[in-house]
Order: sequence, then C-alpha cells, then structure tokens
Amino acid sequence: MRIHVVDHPLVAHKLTTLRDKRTDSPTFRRLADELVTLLAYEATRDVRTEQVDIETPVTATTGVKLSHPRPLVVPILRAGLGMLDGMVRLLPTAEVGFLGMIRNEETLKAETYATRMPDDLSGRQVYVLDPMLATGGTLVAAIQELISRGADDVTAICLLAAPEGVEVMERELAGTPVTVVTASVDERLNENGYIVPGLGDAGDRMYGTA
Ligand code: U5P
Repeated sequence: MRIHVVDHPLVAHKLTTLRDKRTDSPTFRRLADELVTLLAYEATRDVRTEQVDIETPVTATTGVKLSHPRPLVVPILRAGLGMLDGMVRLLPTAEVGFLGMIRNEETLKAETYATRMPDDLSGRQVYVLDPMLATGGTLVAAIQELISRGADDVTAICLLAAPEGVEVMERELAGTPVTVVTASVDERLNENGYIVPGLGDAGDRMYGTA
C-alpha cells in the first residue's frame, strides 16, 4: 500500500474551509467537489492510456487516450457520493459502481448494505471514493471486495486520513496494489472514531443532517 499526501496551497486552502464548523452544507459540498477534482488529478497520474494516431490541421501525429477496459469509479455511500461529480469531471468516460457501507457505531466495524458493480473487475483500474479514512474498517472492507472481484489496481481518494487508519490499511492490505491519495493525514482518532482535528461527520456536513 502506498500513501500520497497532496501538498498544494489550493488543497490546503479548501481543506481549511471544509474543517471550519461555520461552513454550511451548500458551501461544504461545493468545496468538497473542488477538492476532489484536485485530488483526482494526482490520483489519475498512472491511469492507463494507449497510443492513438490523429491528424491535427497541420500534420499527422500520435497521442494517447484512456485504455479499455475503462476505469471504474466506486463512491462509498453515502458520503462518497458527494465526491462523484468532482471525480467524473476528470474521467467522464469512467464506469461507475456503488458500494453501500455503514459503520456500526458500537463495534466501529463496516458492514455492506448495497453493492452495484460488475462482478468481474479483472484488469480494471478502480478509484474508490470515501471522504474519511478513520479506523480504516470501511476502506479495507471495500477494497477487499474490489480485489476479490479481480481489480488489479485500486486507488482510494479520501479528503482526510487518520494515522491509525493508514496503519490498518498497511497491515490489512500489505502486498496489494493499493494507493491512498489524501489532502492530509491528521493527528489521531478520538474515542468515538472521529478524526482529530478532522471536519466532523462528512455525510452530515454534506447533507445537513447534523
Ligand atoms: N467518518 C466521518 N468523520 C470522521 C470519521 C469517520 O464522517 O471523523 C465516517 C466517514 O463517512 C467514512 C467512515 O465513510 O466514517 C469511515 O470510517 P472508518 O471505517 O474508516 O472508521
């Protein structure tokens, strides 16, 4: 497992406003969307392409286009849904699958409640969207599901990560082709499994159910 923390002033600026508890839901959604596009730009650095021949108005030349099979983008419901538009803006031809995961707030274990994606992911590059890598339970379960379907290259895009979650991912997904791209690895998790300083419950901040 590799982790890539995107170090860019625009990423830091947008993240700071997302953290601010005074930021309302509409602003939170817009900023999360913009931040995802910036993270997606970094996360797709190794997206597979193939060479194509084209003609410009001046001459024949070669370029690249995205390879087949197309990348698969998988938002984890519900908060990952708020990251989908920002991602497909850069990858409009990607296929989209869905994974519904809920964290049992007593055990902090992730349970799957909905799955909608191709059964066979052999040879596919997959981008998983989940705003918060907290205990890591949700992402580990999601990525194990993708790998069991044959995915051979998984990139998770998270707005924020906790060091505890990164450690769990490294342990549980050792030796698997997984990269995590995030705007920050924060200080720690609190006793309720929230990232500190964090930004609160991402789903609640996005959809205004706080
Ligand atoms: N979560 C938050 N804020 C936090 C910590 C966790 O919203 O500070 C939610 C996210 O929605 C994410 C899930 O989907 O919990 C990840 O939890 P975990 O399985 O990594 O602990």
